Amino acid sequence: MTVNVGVIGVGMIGKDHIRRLTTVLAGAAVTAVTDVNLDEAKRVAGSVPGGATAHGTGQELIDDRAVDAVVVCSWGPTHEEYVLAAIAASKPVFCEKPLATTQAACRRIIDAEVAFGRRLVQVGYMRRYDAAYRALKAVIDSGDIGTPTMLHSTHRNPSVPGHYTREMAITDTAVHDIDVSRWLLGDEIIGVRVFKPRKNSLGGELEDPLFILLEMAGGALVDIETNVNIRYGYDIRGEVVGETGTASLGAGGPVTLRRNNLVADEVPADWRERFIGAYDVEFQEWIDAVRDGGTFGPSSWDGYAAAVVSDAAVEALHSGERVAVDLGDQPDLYA
Ligand code: NAD
Ligand code: NAI
Ligand code: ISE
Repeated sequence: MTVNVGVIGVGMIGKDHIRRLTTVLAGAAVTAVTDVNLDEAKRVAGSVPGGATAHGTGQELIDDRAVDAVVVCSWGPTHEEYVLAAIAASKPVFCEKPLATTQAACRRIIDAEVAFGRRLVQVGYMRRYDAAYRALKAVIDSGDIGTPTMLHSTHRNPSVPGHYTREMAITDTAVHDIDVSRWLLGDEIIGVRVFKPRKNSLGGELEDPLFILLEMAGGALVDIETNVNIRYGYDIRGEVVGETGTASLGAGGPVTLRRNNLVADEVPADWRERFIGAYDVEFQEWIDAVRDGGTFGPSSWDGYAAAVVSDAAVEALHSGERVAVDLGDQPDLYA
């Protein structure tokens, strides 16, 4: 059976996911698209292999009988509305991160999914599907470096678009590091502080870079560097320090160049290049789960946890104080 997918939001990542769903992966077709920019939706619909319907609204797309499952790739503030509408229509929904931009909105999604009684939502935390992150987690879980005491997480973007605001360094960028910290360490975050180093003058009004400190319930500390105007490339690093050893994500691409007394590794241009394999695995597993009724990946609870921590980090950014994090009770659906 082919899973017929409708894509809401055909910007950068929407187009990239349509490409992988239609030309890379097995078992899916894109039958419908929509965007607030309807002209762009029509243009993209015309270029989809096999053709797709361009709908005027997200609700129309979700109601389309030719859509079995929904992918939400519009801007963060629009996610809640579409995820709730997909749950109301009993359709599986893959939502790009963040699940929603506030913890209250994520709670409304959890409440709707719990009332439905079965998981329908997966959030786009693709680092969990990346080969290097999976290898790093396997080392931690093996016990080979002892109990983790610290995680250093570096998240550098060469530049960001004009609509990127001060808080987005946390709500749009560091959310990946927040999610991957919970996943790698198998632990919850209980407190957060945010420090503001000297500003990068290339960032204009942005508070960039940021240094974010997470306290894990088990006592480990995580430091996150966000740096979104670093120009030289898209650089993602992670090092776990254990009691008896350390483990880091491998550096660079497939080739290391040595010439003119220099050693050079490739740095990816952007997230599409760095995580291309991770997005492919993420979507293939999602298509298979939709088709076979299998278990979905990162859940509404994971999206909610990231939102609670990012809300706390935004508060810590503004106040300069430590902010405590409390997730509250986890519904059985996500146990
Ligand atoms: P983008 O601005 O390129 O694309 C967003 C698209 O959504 C635009 O085409 C816009 O017209 C459309 N849109 C906005 N509001 C809409 C609405 N109400 N209904 C329908 N369409 C609407 O942004 P992007 O870089 O593609 O990011 C989109 C989402 O993907 C964001 O949530 C972002 O956080 C996420 N993202 C995730 C990753 C990742 O690594 N997982 C990387 C990039 C982006
Ligand atoms: P984008 O700005 O390129 O695309 C967003 C698209 O959504 C635009 O085409 C816009 O017109 C459309 N849109 C906005 N509001 C809409 C609405 N109400 N209904 C329908 N369409 C609407 O943004 P980009 O970079 O593609 O990001 C989109 C989402 O993907 C964001 O949530 C972002 O956080 C996430 N993202 C995730 C990445 C990842 O690594 N997982 C990487 C990049 C983005
Ligand atoms: C973007 O939305 C992403 O999700 C990328 O993975 C991240 O590196 C970037 O900072 C975000 O803006």
